[in-house]
Amino acid sequence: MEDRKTDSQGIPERIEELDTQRTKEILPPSPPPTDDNLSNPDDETIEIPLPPPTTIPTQTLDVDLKTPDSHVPRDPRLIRLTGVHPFNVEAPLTELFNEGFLTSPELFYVRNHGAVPQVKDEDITDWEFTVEGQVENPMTISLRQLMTEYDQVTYPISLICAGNRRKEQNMVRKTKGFSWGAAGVSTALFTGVVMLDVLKRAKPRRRAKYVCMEGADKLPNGYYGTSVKLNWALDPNRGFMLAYKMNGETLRPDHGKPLRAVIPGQIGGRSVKWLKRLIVTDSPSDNWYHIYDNRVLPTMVSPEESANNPKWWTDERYAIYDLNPNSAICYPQHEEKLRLTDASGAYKARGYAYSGGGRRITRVEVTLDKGKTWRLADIEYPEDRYRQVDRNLFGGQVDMSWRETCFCWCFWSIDLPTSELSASKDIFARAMDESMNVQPRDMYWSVLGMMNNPWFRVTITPEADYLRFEHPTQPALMPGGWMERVKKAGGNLANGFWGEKLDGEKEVPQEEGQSKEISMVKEGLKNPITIDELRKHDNEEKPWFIVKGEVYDGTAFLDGHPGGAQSIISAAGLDATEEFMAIHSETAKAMMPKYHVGSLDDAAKTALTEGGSEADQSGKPSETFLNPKAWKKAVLHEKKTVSWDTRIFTYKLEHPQQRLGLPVGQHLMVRLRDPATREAIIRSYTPISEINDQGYMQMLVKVYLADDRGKGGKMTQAMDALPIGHPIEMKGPIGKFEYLGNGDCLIQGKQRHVKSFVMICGGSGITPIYQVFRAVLQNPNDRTRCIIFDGNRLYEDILCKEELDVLWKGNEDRCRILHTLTKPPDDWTGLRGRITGQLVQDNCTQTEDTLVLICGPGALEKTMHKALLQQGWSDEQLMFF
Ligand code: HEM
Ligand SMILES: Nc1nc2c(c(=O)[nH]1)N[C@H]1C(S)=C(S)[C@@H](COP(=O)(O)O)O[C@H]1N2
Ligand SMILES: [Mo]
Repeated sequence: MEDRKTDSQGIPERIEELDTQRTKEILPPSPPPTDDNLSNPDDETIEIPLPPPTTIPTQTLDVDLKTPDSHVPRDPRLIRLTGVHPFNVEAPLTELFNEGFLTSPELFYVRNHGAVPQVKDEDITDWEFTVEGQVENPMTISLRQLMTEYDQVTYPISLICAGNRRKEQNMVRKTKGFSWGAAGVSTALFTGVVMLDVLKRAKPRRRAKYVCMEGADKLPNGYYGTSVKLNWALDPNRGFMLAYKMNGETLRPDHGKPLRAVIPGQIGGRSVKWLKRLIVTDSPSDNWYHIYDNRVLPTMVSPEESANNPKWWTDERYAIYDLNPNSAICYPQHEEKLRLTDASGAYKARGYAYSGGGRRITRVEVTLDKGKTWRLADIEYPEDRYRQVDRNLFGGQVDMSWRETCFCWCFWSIDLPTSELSASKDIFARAMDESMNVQPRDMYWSVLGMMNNPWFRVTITPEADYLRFEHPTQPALMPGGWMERVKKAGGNLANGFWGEKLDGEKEVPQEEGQSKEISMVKEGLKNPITIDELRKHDNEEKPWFIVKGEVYDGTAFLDGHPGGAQSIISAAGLDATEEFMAIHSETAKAMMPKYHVGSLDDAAKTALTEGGSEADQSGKPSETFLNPKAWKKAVLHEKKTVSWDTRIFTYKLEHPQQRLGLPVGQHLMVRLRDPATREAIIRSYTPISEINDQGYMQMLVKVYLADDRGKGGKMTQAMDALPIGHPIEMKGPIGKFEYLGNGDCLIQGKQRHVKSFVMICGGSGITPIYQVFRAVLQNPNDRTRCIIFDGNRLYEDILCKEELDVLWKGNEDRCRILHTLTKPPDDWTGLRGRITGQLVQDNCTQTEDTLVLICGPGALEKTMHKALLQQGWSDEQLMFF
């Protein structure tokens, strides 16, 4: 954890600028709170962790455009846990951890039950909330008043969703909740007013016991609301806040702009965003979300039982408030590889830990032998450094010297000798808090999958000359993790040994603790549905959608749907199998027969749900990824920006040893949904990764961005908008040309030998050309000659230039590359203008055994076709990709 250096005033310039700018923006002209005055000169030497660099997203992502959140710009790195809408996301764990103690607001996890209320900057200070119910002085307070008539404080506080780490529970048995990884935790400096100060002025009556809170987000079951105990709110040690700033800037829309409650030490669900009402009562909130969310029911209560018997939900004993102790290992990362070069070395394992109710984490222990012996990790508490200063930050007093409660995550680390790691099968971490609450060894499964906190386990697998590490899961639909691996191999994750078979142990029957198949179809209903019928319902009025080949009509449930109408509308006319199955509980599935209207007929089935995973029902993962008859899913693993409009996307195949299975010269089809219209878009591409690469494939894509000249490219923008971890479908190989090597080609299945290639391309047309060119030049025995004509507009537009040059170098006897630019820079010494028939004629000789490969925009292909015929080439000598 590198803390940012501060200047002599203890506050970096950037923050100060940001602060005054923000203060101007949202504070009324009346005297602004005193800024960054150091009341204690000794403070100057104390370094407190300040927010990491931040970039406020300004553009709405394409995926959000057609949703009610189209007014909310967001960071594309966030991993979406519930499809497009509502917005529920976590950052990739490593990126979150690397940001350090404080999280930038754009990477801060988001949990939205519905659409984000829109509040314009100019309306912020006019925002009002009420303090009502059992109080002597009911009040309506504007944000302006809150900012000026009360003491302002700034506290670092971690928010943690009760669902953090829920994916692990879902792997054991699907809960009524979506799949959080271990990044449902984030920390910020919140600025605002202590809730106690507001309540004091309202004067709660004697019998009042609870404070209910309500937000401005209207949901299917009313506004979001919950309650906490009044005596906690009145306890200064508990630090309940009404906050309007986060890391010194106005709250971002997703985090409650302009005002939210921040309830430290408790599950995130109590920190109501877009706060409109504080209601003092003598009983807990009767809000739907207070009752049916944020509870840990007894483990034997199945989803079905909980649906049939409301008493489980109204029993206050099962409501959760204070967080339980929890921890995660962040290093080693998931799929990190540790080279075993130095047996005497050590690896520094690192991670986070937190607990609830203000309780300090008092130890973090690590075991390499499944809990027989433990070692003690070092712990760093960045929060403590704020206790040593008494200064104003972002217009609020950092006033923590008197307070002992801990409201933030802390960081642990421990050196583990490489030799011991090599000898071990897994690393576990567990944390304990000051009440000696310790993380349990075993998972406590419950219907909502909340507060999951068993020992965090990372497995170690020796491979070649390195150790490979695996986390338990990856968030959302992302594949990977030892839990998935163990489950696939037939292990029972609930056997008390992480699904591993012990020596001499017999196969444990799978069904124990596992969910049974729920029938989602209406009994006896036989109604074949054609593609045309379905198409009539791909709209928001009467949305039909498909799950496992069955058609459902969501119309009657639009208003009642806990996931909101938008999520059903977004699925209209589409196969929603994967998303639906990943999100919904057994209860939800049991509701489905009511909405079942029929089954896709065979033609519709092939058109819509064609292939998919069904092609692989043999169970054995194939050696190569592509299948010409079925769409296969690869997962977006990495996005690299090569230039302003060019990206290299890395996709993860089904297993680390798998090859793509694409012959040189062929392409594959990519299928994606348009994030706005949800229609399927299909285009063909040629990857740039080597055909024998294992586990991954890479595509170079020029994104046709929307500008004043047009809407841009549907497909490339959709590819660019796809978040890391999301699947994309591919099918192939396709193409009439294949290069076998040493001058041998297959054209429409007929073999032909060529002595030279003339390769003509423009823009991203270089990608198939590059595959063939590379195949020729990487083989020193291949004497086929190649000449490339690559036409582009700007110098920056030339793709793969370095890669081409590397191949060219030392092979000047076999190849040439000619770049021509229509808008060259002044110092450009190469060719200018478009590729013409004359240019080709001047640079190569026409022979019988020459083949011309052409790939580029339609216009280029058309003009070259004409020009080359004019120069005397024949159609047999031309190959258009
Ligand atoms: C008529 C058909 C549907 C029924 C009966 C239904 C039922 C439910 C139920 C009962 C829940 C609460 C959680 C649970 O018990 O699992 C839920 C949540 C949800 N549903 Fe559906 N659902 C339907 C269609 C869909 C579709 C087509 C989608 C989109 C693919 C969708 C997306 C969601 C989302 C995102 C949530 C979670 C919201 C949150 O927790 O923030 N649902 N649904
Ligand atoms: N009004 C409102 N407040 C809300 C929610 C919501 O959906 N609406 N979600 C809650 C939940 S469950 C959590 S974990 C936190 C998440 O806060 P964040 O999105 O700022 O991280 O907000 C809480 N407050
Ligand atoms: Mo939450």
